[in-house]
Amino acid sequence: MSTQNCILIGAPVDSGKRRAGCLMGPDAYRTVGLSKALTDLGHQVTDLGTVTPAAHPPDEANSRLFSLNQTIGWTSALRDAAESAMEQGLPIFLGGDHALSLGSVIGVANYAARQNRPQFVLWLDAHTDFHTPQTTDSGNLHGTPVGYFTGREGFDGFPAVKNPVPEENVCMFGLRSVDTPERQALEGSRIRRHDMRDIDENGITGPLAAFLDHVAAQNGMLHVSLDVDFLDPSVAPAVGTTVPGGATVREAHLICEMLHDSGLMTSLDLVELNPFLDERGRTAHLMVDLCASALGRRVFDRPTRSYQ
Ligand code: HAR
Ligand code: MN
Ligand code: MN
Ligand code: MN
Repeated sequence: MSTQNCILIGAPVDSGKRRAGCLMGPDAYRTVGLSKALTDLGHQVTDLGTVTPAAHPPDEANSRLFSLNQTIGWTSALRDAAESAMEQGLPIFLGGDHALSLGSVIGVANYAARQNRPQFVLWLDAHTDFHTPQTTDSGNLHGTPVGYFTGREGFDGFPAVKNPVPEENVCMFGLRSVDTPERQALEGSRIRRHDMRDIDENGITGPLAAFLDHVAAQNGMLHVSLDVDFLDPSVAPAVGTTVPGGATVREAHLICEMLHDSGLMTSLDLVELNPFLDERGRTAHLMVDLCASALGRRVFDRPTRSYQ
């Protein structure tokens, strides 16, 4: 991948679940030195500062869906930020909880549609986040972005999804916590899903290369959404929804290194970091190191595989 213009977008979304703290995520990434990590790799970095949610009515306390109106406000603001940042370079959304991907993904998909290119999504997460506001038991909307951007029904009050991402263009890695309604809906869908057992048995390289070949063959744009809880909590404790048995540091780096080799990644979310739960910034630091791998940091140069 050549030199990129990396567009940092602070997205301190904290409305997607009840435990507060993800709003500190953008500051943590900046403090750990994300900009310098990217400029050291030869990239240009433009920090657009921090997005704020579009105007929205106040949320009622104790409603079934937590902070629905605020999440709708974030979705339209981040959609617009994503769509316009795509014109300038490679947007990196500094979350913020995973509700930010309601907006980031529909925004980049609108841009892809304008380019007449298909949008693909690589979802790195313990969870599938395939609920709708109707099926979620927790009422936490960070569990719904994949349902939303693939065009599931039930998102009343949210911006219309003009360019839903086709299910067969979504590929998930790291899954190990899936609710029954999500499982049922996924089983009837064409979403590619690799749970942790699949990674144990087959590793990362084969399944990921197959997906990247598919993206390249379609001349697709590729959005990557990296949830901290994709990683095992022993190495990434700073997240509210830890699930044991997650990816190792090397498995995560390997994915990012392959993404860089492929030259296919066009946008990136870093989500669910809760700095309040971190240990001396180690999770923030790991997320920045992964981001650097995805943008070309390596130990030694090597001949790269070409995708398609
Ligand atoms: N499936 C559960 C729910 O809907 C947990 C969702 C947790 N989501 C995230 N992001 N932490 O993946 O409540
Ligand atoms: Mn998630
Ligand atoms: Mn998750
Ligand atoms: Mn380091």
